Amino acid sequence: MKNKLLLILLVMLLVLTSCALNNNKITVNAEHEEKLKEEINEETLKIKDEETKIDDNTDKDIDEFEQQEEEPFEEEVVEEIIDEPIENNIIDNSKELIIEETAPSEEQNVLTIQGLVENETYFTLTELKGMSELIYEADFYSLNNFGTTGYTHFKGINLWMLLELKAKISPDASQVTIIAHDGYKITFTVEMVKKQDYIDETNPDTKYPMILAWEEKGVEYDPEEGAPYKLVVGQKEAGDINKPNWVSNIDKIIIE
Ligand SMILES: Nc1nc2c(c(=O)[nH]1)N[C@H]1C(S)=C(S)[C@@H](COP(=O)(O)O)O[C@H]1N2
Ligand SMILES: [Mo]
Repeated sequence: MKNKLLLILLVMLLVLTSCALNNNKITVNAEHEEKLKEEINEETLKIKDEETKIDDNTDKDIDEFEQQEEEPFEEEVVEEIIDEPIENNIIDNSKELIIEETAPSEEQNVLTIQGLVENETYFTLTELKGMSELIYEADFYSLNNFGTTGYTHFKGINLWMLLELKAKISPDASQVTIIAHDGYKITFTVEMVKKQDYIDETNPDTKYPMILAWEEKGVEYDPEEGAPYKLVVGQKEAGDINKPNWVSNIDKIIIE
C-alpha cells in the first residue's frame, strides 16, 4: 500500500515537472516571438521611413530640375529658332546627305543627256566651260505671267550647238525635254531648240539662241543649291511670256 502511494506520488511529480518544463518552453518561445515581431516591426518601419525619404527626395529633385531647367530650356529653343531659319537647317541636312550618299563634289555639276543622241553621255561644268566656241553671254529680257519684266545677264552654252556638235543628236529626234531637280520640266520641239533668232521685244536689233547658263549677273550658281544650270531663252514674238521657260537647276536633258 505504501509502495503504491509512493508510486502515485512519483508519477504526479513527474507529470508536474514535465508540465512546468513545457510551460517554461512556451513562455520562452512566446517571449522570443514577441521580440522577433518587435524587431520585424522596427525594420519595416525603418524601410518605410527610408522609402518615404527617397520619394520625398525624388519629388524634390524633379521639382528642382523643373524649376531650374524649364525656363532656360525654352529660352534656348527660341534663340535657336531666331538665329537659324528653318530653311538653313534643311539645307544643312541635305548637305550632310549628299556628302554621305554620293560622290565627289564635281559630280554634282553633271549635266546628263539621254535618248536619241550618238554620244549618250554627261558633261561636267568644267567640260562645258572648256567649249569656248559654244559659249554665249548676253542680257536676256523676260516677261512672266504677272506682266513683270526684266533684263538679266547670263553666261552659258548654246544648247543647240551642244546637242548637235557634242552629243550628236540623231536626225530622227523630234523633241527635247529639259528636266529640273525639283521635277519641273518643259518639252520643246527640236525646231524650237535649233532656232537661233529669239527676240527681245524691247530691242529689235538683237537675236538670241536658247542657252544653258551656269552664271547669272556675273555669279556662278552654287552647286549646293541644286544642279547649277538654267535654261534661258528669248521671246518667240512680242508679248511672248518667256520667263516660265527659264528652267532652273537642270540635271537632265532627254532627246526623243
Ligand atoms: N526648276 C524650276 N524652274 C522653274 C520653275 C520651277 O518651278 N522649277 N518655275 C518657272 C516659272 S513658272 C517661272 S515664272 C520662273 C520664275 O523664275 P524666278 O523664280 O527667277 O522669278 O521660273 C521658271 N523655272
Ligand atoms: Mo511662273
